[in-house]
Amino acid sequence: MRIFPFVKKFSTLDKSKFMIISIPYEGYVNSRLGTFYAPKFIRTYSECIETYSNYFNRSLEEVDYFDIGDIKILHSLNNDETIGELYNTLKSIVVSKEKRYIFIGGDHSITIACFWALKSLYKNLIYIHLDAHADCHNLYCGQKYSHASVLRRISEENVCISVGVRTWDDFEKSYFFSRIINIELNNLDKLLDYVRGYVYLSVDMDFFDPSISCAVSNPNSNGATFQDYIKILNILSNERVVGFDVVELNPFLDYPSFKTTILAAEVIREFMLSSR
Ligand SMILES: [Mn+2]
Repeated sequence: MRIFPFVKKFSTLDKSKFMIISIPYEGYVNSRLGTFYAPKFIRTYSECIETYSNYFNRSLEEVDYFDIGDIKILHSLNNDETIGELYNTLKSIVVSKEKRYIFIGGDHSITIACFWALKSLYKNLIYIHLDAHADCHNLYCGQKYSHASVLRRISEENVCISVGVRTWDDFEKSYFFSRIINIELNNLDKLLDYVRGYVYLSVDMDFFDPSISCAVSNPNSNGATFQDYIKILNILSNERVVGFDVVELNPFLDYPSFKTTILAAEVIREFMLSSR
């Protein structure tokens, strides 16, 4: 197993504040296959970035974390069964309120299992969705637990806040605006009005503008800057974010610069350093 190599000092499971868990899973419906390989590439290319954050004036050398590597996925199952199995597996791993859990996908469907596993620890967990897409399909290609239904499934029973969504199908739009708190990129301070208690933060890499994050399955123009992301972390920067994921990176679309892959590593670094 490859661990996150950009930190030279590794902690023990007991001492660690963060547990990193990678989930190399890609549901069989996606426009361009490749998110399965994202955890491997993010770990490899994390060697290209530094340990220090200029935004939070801290170094990863100060942070205790433990990387448990890849979750084993049973690919013999269909998508909905796999997400169910993943949830069962994660529930046995996500057991401590002393830790923050970082999940590396995979496609966005993994978030459903990750969120619900953490929900078993935190009753009133709020979900924050950073994404270009509304992900509000009820069924997508017959699947209940799909990358296109993440926000729909979680919002059926939980408070959900979406930031930066800019594309949807007609029938998603009415559901989205009836059930989801929508924050636009030019009004990020509005987040402060809604965030209470414990939070799960999901970062779909297509949240960012394709000019800095093009290696995703479904890129959309007019997305977020890295500075927008830092601003969101600043707004959330306390003990509240107990679960976090990065999903939808497709490293096969990232050749030769691998700049989206490197951005994904930076996204994880800044989250770790923003969290006090
Ligand atoms: Mn998306």
